Amino acid sequence: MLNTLASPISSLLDSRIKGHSLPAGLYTREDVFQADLDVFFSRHWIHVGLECDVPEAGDAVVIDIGSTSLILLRDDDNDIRVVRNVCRHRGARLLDAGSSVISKLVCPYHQWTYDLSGELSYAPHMGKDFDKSCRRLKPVNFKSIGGLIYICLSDNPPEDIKWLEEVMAGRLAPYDIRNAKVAHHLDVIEKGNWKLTMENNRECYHCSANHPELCVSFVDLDFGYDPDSLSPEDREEAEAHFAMYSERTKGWEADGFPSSTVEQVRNCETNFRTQRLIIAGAGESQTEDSTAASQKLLGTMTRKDLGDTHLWGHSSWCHFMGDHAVISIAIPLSADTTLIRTKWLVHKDAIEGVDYDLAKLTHVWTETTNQDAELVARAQAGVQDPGYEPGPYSRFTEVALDDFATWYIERMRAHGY
Ligand code: 3BY
Ligand code: FES
Ligand code: FE
Repeated sequence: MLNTLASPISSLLDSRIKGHSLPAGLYTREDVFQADLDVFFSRHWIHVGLECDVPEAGDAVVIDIGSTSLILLRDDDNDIRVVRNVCRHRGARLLDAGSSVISKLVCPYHQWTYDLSGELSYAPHMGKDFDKSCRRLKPVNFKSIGGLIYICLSDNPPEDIKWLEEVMAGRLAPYDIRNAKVAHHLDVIEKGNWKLTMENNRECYHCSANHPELCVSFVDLDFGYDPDSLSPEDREEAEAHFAMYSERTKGWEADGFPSSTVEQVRNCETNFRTQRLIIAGAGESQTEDSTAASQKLLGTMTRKDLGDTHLWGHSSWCHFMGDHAVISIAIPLSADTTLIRTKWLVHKDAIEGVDYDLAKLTHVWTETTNQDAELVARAQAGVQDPGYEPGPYSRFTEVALDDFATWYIERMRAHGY
């Protein structure tokens, strides 16, 4: 929705009121969307996939972000590679969207052929003096953090991803996500700007009224509450929950499982937060009855009672539990649509119907994802309305949104907007 009378992006950034949601144009305008792609999806590290998306040599998957297309693949030495999906002859796309199994990358146009290492191995009719070695596929900066693939399209990637690497290496090790199996994959297109998606994900203010399935296992107290809004009984219950939460966290820490909250959300380039959350009820997993969906636990896990290691980035969120993990990645498609790609991971040897029931595994987050898509569409419709004006975030339940909006403005400014 291009507003032809638009003010410069910098005026929109200036007009943001602290503690309030963003001015409408930042959620709706095409020029802002292009700036967002440039700043948040090209110059920052983004979580785009998993090592286990490409478990075997020759597996490849295409990842499209704006006009950029990448290939995540596993080469003949079993190493992960990320290359541009752009032929070095006249630029044609090499692979179509989705997954493939390949022994070489052959361009459909004139059949230039690349090894899985990206090296150009065959380019007929180019003359004796043609140097194939300068025409390898362009590699992309990437990191595997415990099996989660982060890429950065900039030649100067932010260095403060080191803290994320350091913190998550130990926390993710027992889940062995590198060698997990993708048991299910769900793509949902939300009719909303990616920032509304992320704002929605950073609060659980909306949970009790909208996520009956998630609320069975999700303890949302960690997302804050206003004690004065609660009756004395509810307040007592909330305090008891907090006491139980901190006891359990101490217990996990004492057993050698890092659980405390670590976040980098202000004055930083790489935005993330992790903590080990309590699972309510039976305490095992985010399922309908909060018991494990897979009897074969992830990686080297031997306990089902280690809660939910939660990780947020600026465009993804993950839950790692004893029996399975749920990984959700947001990819902006336009100013008002965002692809949410969700994957459910289990132990690589877990067998459907024997070790896990697919419906039980996927029910809660399928429902939650669809419910969130409706909420985000509702929010987008509202911010596009001339009647919208930025509203106040709750200082109890929406502090993380204020941090996100503030970080957003700071990063835009840091990149010259
Ligand atoms: O699961 C999440 O990542 C977020 C956090 C709180 C609510 N929501 C579903
Ligand atoms: Fe790929 Fe010509 S564009 S071989
Ligand atoms: Fe939600």
